[in-house]
Amino acid sequence: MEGRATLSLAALRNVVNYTDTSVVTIERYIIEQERRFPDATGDLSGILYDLALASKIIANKVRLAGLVDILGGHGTENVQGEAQQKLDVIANDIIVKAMDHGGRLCTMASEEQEGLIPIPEQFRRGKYVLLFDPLDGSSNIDVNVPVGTIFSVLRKVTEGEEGQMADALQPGMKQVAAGYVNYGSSTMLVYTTGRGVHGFTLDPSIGEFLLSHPNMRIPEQGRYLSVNDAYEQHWEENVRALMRRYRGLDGQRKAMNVRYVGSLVADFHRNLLGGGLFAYPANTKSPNGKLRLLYECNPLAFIAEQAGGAAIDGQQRILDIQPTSLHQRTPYFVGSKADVEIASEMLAKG
Ligand code: AHM
Ligand code: MG
Repeated sequence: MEGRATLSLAALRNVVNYTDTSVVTIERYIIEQERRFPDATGDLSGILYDLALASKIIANKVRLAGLVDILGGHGTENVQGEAQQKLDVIANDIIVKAMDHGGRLCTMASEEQEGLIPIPEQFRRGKYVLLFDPLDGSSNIDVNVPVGTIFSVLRKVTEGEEGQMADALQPGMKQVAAGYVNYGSSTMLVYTTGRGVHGFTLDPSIGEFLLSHPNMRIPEQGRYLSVNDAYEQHWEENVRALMRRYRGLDGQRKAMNVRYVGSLVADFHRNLLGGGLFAYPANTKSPNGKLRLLYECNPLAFIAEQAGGAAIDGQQRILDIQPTSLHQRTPYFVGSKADVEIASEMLAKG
């Protein structure tokens, strides 16, 4: 809760009333960060700013999702006579279109698309790669539960202008930026470029993301355990023992509170603020768990580490894994350092 605590009541009042020009928009923040590096070309700043813009458009669509039945559902036509698309496909297109023409990216990849997404011929290519999950947890939209966008930025490593598979298949420790947007009761964008984690809340009345959570730190040990217990019957015995430990059932640890939204960004965000652990372990039916290394696990692992936390697959640090395919899955344990440490010890034994 450290980030929160640093926002004083007076600062909050300013955010609400805009009586003070010291209110920091995401654009101003990104530019000020960039000025610290005289050699910076501004490309990474541009990518972050374009992503913030795309997420504002997505936030707007998400907010209208409940009106789909009135305005026309999937497979029907909306009021403008256009065919309605699923929201995750819409979010995917919004990001691709916001990012493909800036001259900063050489390629993209999305959880929603099979292969690499090339930059259209008419646009310049740049030196960065963008990997993203446009609308994670989108099955929750129908019941009005938070969803999120997750992104990861890498630097091109191959020769030539065109982005190649090897540019996307880099270990997470090579990320130059990562972040997520939580479309919750308010919309928040949280990102890191490797110098701490910073959170911005969207003020819809002025359409700006404002710095609300500077320098976020995850508590060393946490309150919350987020895991889908329905898979318990398919877990290996060491995972069962680990979950008993977190619940305080083996007398070795104070019991954690169980909170599971089923929307990774929302679960991760709560645990980042309150401390704790999100787990999606392997099970006998899904030996690699469910979550995708490139679009979900790597970016959130980068943020967790930058906030003082950790992320492992059970055996090794997530950010050290060399990916072999775009959509590969991995077991995932992410959150407060001391809680991830327990997973590391107990799963190594098994
Ligand atoms: P998605 O990328 O298809 O939306 O799936 C990812 C989501 C995560 O947001 C969430 O943590 C997980 O799936 C929940 O899965 P489960 O229902 O198996 O617990
Ligand atoms: Mg997803």
